[in-house]
Amino acid sequence: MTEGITSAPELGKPDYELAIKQHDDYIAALKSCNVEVTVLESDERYPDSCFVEDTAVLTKRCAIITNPGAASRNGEKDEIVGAVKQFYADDQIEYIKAPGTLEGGDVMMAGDHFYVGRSARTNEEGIRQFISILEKYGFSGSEVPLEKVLHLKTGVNYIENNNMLTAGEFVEKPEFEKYNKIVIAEDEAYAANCIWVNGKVIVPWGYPAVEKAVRDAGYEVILVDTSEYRKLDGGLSCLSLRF
Ligand code: CIR
Repeated sequence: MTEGITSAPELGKPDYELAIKQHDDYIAALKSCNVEVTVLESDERYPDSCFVEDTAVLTKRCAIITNPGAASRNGEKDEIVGAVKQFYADDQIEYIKAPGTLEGGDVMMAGDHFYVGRSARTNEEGIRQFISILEKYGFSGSEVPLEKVLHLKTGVNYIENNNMLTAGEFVEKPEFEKYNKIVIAEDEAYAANCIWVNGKVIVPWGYPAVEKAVRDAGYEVILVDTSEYRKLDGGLSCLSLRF
């Protein structure tokens, strides 16, 4: 993972041992939310493959294997299929196909609706295919154009109960007007990437304003330090597929 893609080389290379410890802490946090965790083998061919979220979108009724837009990550999609097949029947597994590209970090689920970021990684054709698959299974989807961030969930995350964490370009987006927006200031924007798991919210360690805002919204908070993954533009949501 120390060779993963980054837009922020000034943060330095991840410390591998610390990253492993943080990953263990992350797994423990998920387990403390009463979920079963399947841990995949490491794959040295793909330094970004710890960010499993980008390779598939798992829903109540189907799994959608993505087609990652980052060339160095594209092969990761073939590796996730085996794991997904442990939980979904073959006829419940759908695929985004070239020239469509899509990464799971661009997909945010809010009930039966899925917001999809159009980014440098997720293109118009990928979104078209994705929405048509969603509709086949009784879900809906809509596109959200991105201006600055890597993925949609880099800056906006739904934590259920109509609460949405928003930072930067997502604070004013009309798409999210109907939600109770918890607005995150620029200096803690990284912590917009929190995850709701069975009623609790996992928040990255070191972002006190976000931690307080989430507690004030009524959630039990679990803190996990993801400093080494931040160096690769990754956060809490990227490190797992939750379904
Ligand atoms: C990448 O650039 O693809 C990785 N270094 C980070 C991916 C983060 N994933 C996510 O936001 N879902």
